[in-house]
Amino acid sequence: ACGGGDDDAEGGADGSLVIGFAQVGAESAWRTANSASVQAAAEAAGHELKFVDAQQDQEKQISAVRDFINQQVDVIVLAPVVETGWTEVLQEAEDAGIPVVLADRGVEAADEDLYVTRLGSDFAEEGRKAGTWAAETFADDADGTRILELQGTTGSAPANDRKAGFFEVLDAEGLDYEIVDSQSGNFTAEEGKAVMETFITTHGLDGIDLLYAHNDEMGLGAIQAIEESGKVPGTDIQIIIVDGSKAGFQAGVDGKLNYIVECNPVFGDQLMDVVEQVANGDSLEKFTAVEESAFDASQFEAELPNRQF
Ligand code: GYE
Repeated sequence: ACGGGDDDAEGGADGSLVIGFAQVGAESAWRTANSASVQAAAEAAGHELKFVDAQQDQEKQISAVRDFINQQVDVIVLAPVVETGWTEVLQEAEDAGIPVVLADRGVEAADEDLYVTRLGSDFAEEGRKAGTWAAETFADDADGTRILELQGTTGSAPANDRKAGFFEVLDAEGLDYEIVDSQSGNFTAEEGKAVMETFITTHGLDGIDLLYAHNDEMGLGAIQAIEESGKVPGTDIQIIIVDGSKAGFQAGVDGKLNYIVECNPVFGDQLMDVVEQVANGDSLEKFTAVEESAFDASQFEAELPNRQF
């Protein structure tokens, strides 16, 4: 942004902007890569980025947004930790005339008028990809498919939509399945492992067919718990993860998991384009999806060197 003057809210005369970014936290490799991508892109574009790591705490994110409003930044970028509870602070931003762009996660539909646009993944589609693979893989499972689910942060858009998309396809395909247990591991390896240990204590692993983990970290934590219980992840129990970090793909190459749904965090450059258009007052689509794929065991080895995080 420009140096002196009292026109910070207008950005610099050279088109540089002051951007406030209220990030979720640093809970996963995905998140770390996303923060790095946004920071590098802002720098390359010559914008000033005020970055706040909210440590997965909505209260911290709300006060970060309020600080950005007080500082009269040009554009606020918010990656909302959960979908609900944003109406008041988003209204405050609107009243202050500061546009809000959602990056990555979304908010509930009722608040749709209070942000300009969202750039991020189609989480329901990610869930459907996982569900399509599971429905095909277990189509001939005569005694019913018994499923454990490790959900992401309770109330977050990716947890809600990855769950919904997955079971939508299993139901549509008519798979005979049972959800043996489904709990949140908050998108972290530590909590994923702890919840999996509880699953193992409560249900055992005999007769469990599939673990669906909403991200890599929880899947990798669960793999440790499964190994410590003396079972073989990827063989005794099939595993799906979402994200596709290097560590996730390595576990796939090692045969410890069976399907990876990609979620792409490297959208910093695209985000800067969106922010510039918003600052310009251009009209934008309400949602732009980043491009993503999915990989089965036959593809893990070839894809591993391509992973960026
Ligand atoms: O999948 C997970 C992270 O919101 C898409 O958040 C993101 C998710 C990602 O903690 O690893």
